[in-house]
Amino acid sequence: MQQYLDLVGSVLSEGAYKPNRTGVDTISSFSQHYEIDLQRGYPLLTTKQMDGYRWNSMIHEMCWYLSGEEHIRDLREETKIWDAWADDEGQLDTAYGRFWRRFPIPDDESRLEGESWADAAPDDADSGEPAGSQWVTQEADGRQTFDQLQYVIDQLSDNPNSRRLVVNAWHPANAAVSTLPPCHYSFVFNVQGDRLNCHLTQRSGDVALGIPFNIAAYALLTKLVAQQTGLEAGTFGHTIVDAHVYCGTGDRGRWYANNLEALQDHLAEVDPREDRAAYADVREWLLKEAPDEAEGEERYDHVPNLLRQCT
Ligand code: UFP
Repeated sequence: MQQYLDLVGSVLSEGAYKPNRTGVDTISSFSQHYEIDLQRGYPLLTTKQMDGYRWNSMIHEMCWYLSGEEHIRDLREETKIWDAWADDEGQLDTAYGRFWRRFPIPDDESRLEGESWADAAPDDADSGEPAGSQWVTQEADGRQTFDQLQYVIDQLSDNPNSRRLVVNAWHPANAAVSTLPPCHYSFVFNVQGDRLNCHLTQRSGDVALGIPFNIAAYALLTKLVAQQTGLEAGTFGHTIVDAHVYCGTGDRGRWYANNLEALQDHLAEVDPREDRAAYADVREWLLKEAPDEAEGEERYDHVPNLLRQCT
């Protein structure tokens, strides 16, 4: 997939060395954007392994998002990808499905003038119920929540030209205390003709590990919603605010800090569209020059692997 390889090339050749909270340093770049035409097929990378357990994990994760569950008690039977972030009971405070399907509505105390949500909404002319109440759930603990995804799907049928088809997983008060606040935190559907387009904004993207699955997941979501609404899946647009490649710890990380310019000089001589094979030479140079990673840390330097994918 050309867009992915261009993304790799662009982050490696333009990015800056950036330590971060994980302790594994990155080559990081700001605001990467590309579009993928879903009419041309399903965007599953062929340059790395995406099948078997990994593919199944992505499917189960998407089903879990759609379920709206706040826990991983069923999900963890199928995949371990969220285990590290949940508590012993399987509860996960930043479960995407919770935000997509059950976004918290402010309670009485937090509203201006003490109105409840239902008091504030105008009545629906036909039903006499507060407008929008079909998307509101009264939770067992008394909270009210809003089903953003169902709202957007209903709007796509009733009002496909709407420019308000936003699903937002970012909850500031939760993000401030969460162990892993949403990375892919907001998406917007937009219809052009009979095509359903989806634009995802991602605050942080691990180009080697996370991004290939983020692309696959949102392409799947777009196709699912298109099928539900009688539209054709169109374009997937993806903006990644901090797009990064993990490059190492210890001596290996420090080598990147001191030699990124030299690596980028080598990459600057490679025309990514014309001469993919030249990445192999850059990779060889890198493997010769960079010190070994400490034992057990080999998995952290993703640069050689990405250069190999580019050849
Ligand atoms: N990450 C992704 N995609 C995801 C996801 C996580 O690339 O869907 F959940 C990566 C991005 C980053 C790390 O490298 O996980 C999250 O760290 P932080 O919260 O510090 O950005």
